[in-house]
Amino acid sequence: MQQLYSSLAEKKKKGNKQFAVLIDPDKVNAGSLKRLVEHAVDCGVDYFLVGGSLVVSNFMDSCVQIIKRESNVPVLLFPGSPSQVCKYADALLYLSLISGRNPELLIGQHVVSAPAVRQSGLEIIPTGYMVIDGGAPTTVSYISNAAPLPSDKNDIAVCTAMAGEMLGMKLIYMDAGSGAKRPITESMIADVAKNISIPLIIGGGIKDPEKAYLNCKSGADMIVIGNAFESDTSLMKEIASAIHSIPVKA
Ligand code: 1GP
Repeated sequence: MQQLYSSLAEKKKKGNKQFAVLIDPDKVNAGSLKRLVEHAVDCGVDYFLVGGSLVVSNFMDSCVQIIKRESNVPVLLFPGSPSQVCKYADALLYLSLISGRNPELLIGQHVVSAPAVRQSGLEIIPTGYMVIDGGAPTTVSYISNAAPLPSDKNDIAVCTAMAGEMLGMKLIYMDAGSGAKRPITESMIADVAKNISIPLIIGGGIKDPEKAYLNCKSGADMIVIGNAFESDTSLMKEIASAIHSIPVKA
């Protein structure tokens, strides 16, 4: 049953903007994770994303279990590789890197991991993943071995997202990469949002409430922030409030 996806699609319909905190299992330990989750719940976070382009620690399963124990916030896996499939999460963003031309990340790794993914029992959400040039090489641009989509080529972004939707993707995730110098422009977000009807997730280099708000006003349905909170979580509340300040349709 596509419970989590149905609720995301419903929220999009109402213009109910969502705030997700991305947790990289390599960057936390049990203690710091507990504190982060507690704070995020206080701030009103809607989702946790867990994963990363490169996860080297063995902390994935425990990380998801701790989040589930400490909160009722849904956990979406955001895996950089098949080894990041974890049955304790609520759903898996089944990413296909549609902005790149690396067959391994378009379909190859999916074929190899299909039995394990099916067996996990997770809700699977097919996601068109688009890496947009964020002004400097990021881990995702290096690891994916695929050129990011140029940040000023809105038409390519629009056509890529449209193709993703027509291929059956249920979400589009546009990502400038973790810690990107230049987040995705509002103009690109607006152009893409106008041309698709599935929820649009935006992430990469967002660090302040103004940017999160403007992204949502331009058409983002969910804002993902990870890097900015690794050193300082003091703006989390304001960012959550900015995202949730956008009026919801009755
Ligand atoms: C990265 O979109 C996410 O894949 C979040 O980016 O870590 O820069 O917030 P940041």
